[in-house]
Amino acid sequence: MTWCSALAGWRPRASRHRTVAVVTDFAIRYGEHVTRARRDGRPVVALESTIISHGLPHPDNLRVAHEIEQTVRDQGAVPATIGMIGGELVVGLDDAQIEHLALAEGVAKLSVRDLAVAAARRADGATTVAATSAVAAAAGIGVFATGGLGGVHREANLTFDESADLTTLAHTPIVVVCAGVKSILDVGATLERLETLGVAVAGYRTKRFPGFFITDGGFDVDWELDSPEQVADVIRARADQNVGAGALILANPLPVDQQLDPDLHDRTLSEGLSLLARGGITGKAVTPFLLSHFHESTDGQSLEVNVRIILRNAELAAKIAVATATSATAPLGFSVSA
Ligand code: PSU
Ligand code: MN
Repeated sequence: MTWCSALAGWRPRASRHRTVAVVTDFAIRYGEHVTRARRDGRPVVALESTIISHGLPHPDNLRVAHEIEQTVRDQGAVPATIGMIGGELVVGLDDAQIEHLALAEGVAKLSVRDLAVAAARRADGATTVAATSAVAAAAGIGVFATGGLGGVHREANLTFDESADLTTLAHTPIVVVCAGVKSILDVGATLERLETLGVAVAGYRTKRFPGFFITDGGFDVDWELDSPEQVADVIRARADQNVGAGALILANPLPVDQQLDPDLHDRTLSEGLSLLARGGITGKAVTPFLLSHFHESTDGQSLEVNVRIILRNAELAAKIAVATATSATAPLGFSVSA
């Protein structure tokens, strides 16, 4: 494979508009381990950085970031944590870069709309589910693990606060392994919006949609998938049909005995929501505020649950990436096999 064709394979969007692949200051940079994985045809799992920078408290966040990557490696896949360093979008942050995003002050929370502006401003930033999915799909990575999706906030009828995660996933071909949407959101409204937006939703070994910290979010989903191979089949069917444009959300609930105690959960949530209202906290600060309220007021219990969720999702995503990459007829653009 020539240098140019390798690069074109990596950056399908760029190659469509340019006869020669040109690497500018603003091009996506690939970590060495991801470049090697690509060359060797190994499965890759995308990971986000907002959970590291804004979703988990210091210094646990750094430890967890490494544990997530190790979990992916343990399953035989390669982790590609995505974020922005000094204006450069990186697919496959190295250890020092992850440490920087975990511990530095002033790391921006980047949704898709922020990516170009943040690059031009040479910012350091953590990518949300929306931004991570978009960048991963552009890089030909088909599987992504996170904790819980963003969604429709409570009182969105007044605030219009709906995460860009939803609209981005409407046109991004990726499998997002998550524990449903965060229970701080309006779960029912979020499921309705996902339907409207054409985003597929399936439970992993369940037909109940999980509520992040809690196993059962209170709603059914139409589909259940029971193995990484079945998920790989969905990825293949989607590419073969070439009809729908949206993502597949694979909702992977915690076992009941590992969830946050539902009473503690409900109490903490209603406290958090009234603090939010009293503090006049709005917009992109809402999710980090509520998550840190949980972590501070449950004596570490919600943190433990949050970490368990992410690690379980990373493990399942890695198994799916492996199943997809080893599938003989894996379509281009979904696996990173050469
Ligand atoms: N899941 C977690 N912790 C988080 C998030 C998800 O376990 O911090 C982040 C994700 O990056 C998600 C974002 O995209 O919260 C949603 O933020 P908002 O509601 O502002 O769109
Ligand atoms: Mn929002």
